[in-house]
Amino acid sequence: MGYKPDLTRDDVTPKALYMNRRQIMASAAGLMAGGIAAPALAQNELEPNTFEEITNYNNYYEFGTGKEDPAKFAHMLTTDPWSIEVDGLVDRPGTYFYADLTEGMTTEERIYRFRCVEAWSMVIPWNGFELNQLLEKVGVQSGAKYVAFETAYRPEEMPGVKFPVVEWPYVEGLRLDEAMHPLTLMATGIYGEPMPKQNGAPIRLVVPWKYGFKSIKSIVRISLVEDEPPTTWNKANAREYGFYSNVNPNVDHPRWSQATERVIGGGIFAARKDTLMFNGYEDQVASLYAGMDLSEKF
Ligand SMILES: Nc1nc2c(c(=O)[nH]1)N[C@H]1C(S)=C(S)[C@@H](COP(=O)(O)O)O[C@H]1N2
Ligand SMILES: [Mo]
Repeated sequence: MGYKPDLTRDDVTPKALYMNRRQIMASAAGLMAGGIAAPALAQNELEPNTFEEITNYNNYYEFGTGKEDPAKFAHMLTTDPWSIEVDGLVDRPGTYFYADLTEGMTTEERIYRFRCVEAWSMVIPWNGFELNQLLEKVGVQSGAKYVAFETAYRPEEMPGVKFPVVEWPYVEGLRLDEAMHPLTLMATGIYGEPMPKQNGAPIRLVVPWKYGFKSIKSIVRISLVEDEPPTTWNKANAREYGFYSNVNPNVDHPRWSQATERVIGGGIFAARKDTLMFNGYEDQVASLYAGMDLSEKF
């Protein structure tokens, strides 16, 4: 198995032990099925944070800007029923109920590094399916070059949206090739359980080689568009947050270094750790950005 020593913790919970056994089985199954190397590698080398850590230290500004606000207030969000508007350059646009849109998707567990732009990180075992499956289901038309996402905006259920910290609703976007990449997940759960509300129930994006804010929560709209769509943090501060937001230790945030990260939940082993290019997914995604100046397209 060979865990990275810098991820080893003294507070391994029974749940984490159970996970480790499942990881061994998952990667063995992946090898037998000739599965893609990327997730199998990640699962072999990463030890996930505990469920408690993952669900009590969150960013979800619709419920407040404190790291503990989402755990306190996200229960107010009604996530059943849930529907997602799919529009723009697609063959089958419409309002899809969550169950209809996710029906037939190959759900699996993916253990990914997660790196927030605030220079902290976790390892999270997501359940979900590749976004490319959903895009195939709705039929992407040839003129589409980007995918735009939008979070629910519900003032009566989201106590944080009365503060204009960012413009609501929260929006994000990916280039179509980034959206089609097999590492890009529509996550529907954590640790094999349905997505906790503070983590973006019932369905949120996960793009492991980008800073956390690209992974938009509680999605209600997916639009296939021709032009680069607006994104919340770029609208809030274009100098600090670009469209791409790839994890890059060589390009600092204007106000702080991105070279290292603080591992959440490390206990007495909580050393800072070097941030990896593309958050460690360089082999899988670097080709998407060939020829681009990443200090300019940050
Ligand atoms: N709708 C919405 N999505 C969001 C955010 C948010 O405030 N609102 N915060 C982002 C940021 S900055 C991070 S770091 C991650 C945090 O995800 P987690 O709480 O599941 O770890 O969610 C991202 N998605
Ligand atoms: Mo973040």
